[in-house]
Amino acid sequence: MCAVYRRGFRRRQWYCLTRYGRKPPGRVPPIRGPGGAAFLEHGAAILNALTFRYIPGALEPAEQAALAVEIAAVIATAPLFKPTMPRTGKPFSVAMTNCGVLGWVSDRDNGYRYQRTHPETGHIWPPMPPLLIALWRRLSGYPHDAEACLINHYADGAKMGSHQDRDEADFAAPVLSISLGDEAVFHVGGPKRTDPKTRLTLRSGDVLLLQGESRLAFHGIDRIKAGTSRVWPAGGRINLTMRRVTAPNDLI
Ligand code: MD3
Ligand code: FE
Repeated sequence: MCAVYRRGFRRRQWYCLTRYGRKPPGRVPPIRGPGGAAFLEHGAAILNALTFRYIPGALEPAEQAALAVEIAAVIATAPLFKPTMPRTGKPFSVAMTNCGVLGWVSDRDNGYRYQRTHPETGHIWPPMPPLLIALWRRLSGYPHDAEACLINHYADGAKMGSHQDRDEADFAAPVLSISLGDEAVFHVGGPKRTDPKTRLTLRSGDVLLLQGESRLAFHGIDRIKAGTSRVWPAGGRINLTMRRVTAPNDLI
């Protein structure tokens, strides 16, 4: 068996990550087109109640390239900015922007929040591009469209400390994360900061789907492996996290 085939086989598996470590649950079919929903059900059956879904190689190179074009257009309209920490005002090493009706921002005076406008231009965020809308519908398993997509840009040396994502009103909705560009060492623990962590390398085209208990797990990015991808001509890594922010009103 050649190395390339072995790698392809390994990368088409679903993994379950729990605070007890990484368990390969066995082989399942790759995600493709309208079969995506069936794949999620299949994965859910195999993984039972497991709420952390790691889908390596979910986006093929051509899809990654097309998505990169859409994201570059968003950044051209809504430039990357460096958020600052609440209270201390220390700048993040990760640069950010957003698309969708709401975007995540942070600064010294007003802290972490979602808002409708870019903090520097004052303009509303660009709309969610078509490929992102389609990916959410294909992969999230959630019946309402995403409201926010946070675009995190990591240059070599950027990292994100361990944190929980709890600025959304609706924890019932999943968070969908898409990696594009250089590889990153990602860690995830449990609902307490002190819970043991598992590390994994996120590569371009990998997707994570977080829901249920894993939605409130501590997680972060330890480091970027510079020069491991050619998706961005200037190098670096972009992570897209798509979310519901407000609870959908099901009463109407
Ligand atoms: C696990 N971003 O924007 S994405 C973030 O690669 C964030 O830029 C990282 O953490 C990045 O908040 C990680 C994967 C991710 C996103 C949300 C999660 C993993 C998660 C929520 C709960 C548990
Ligand atoms: Fe996060």
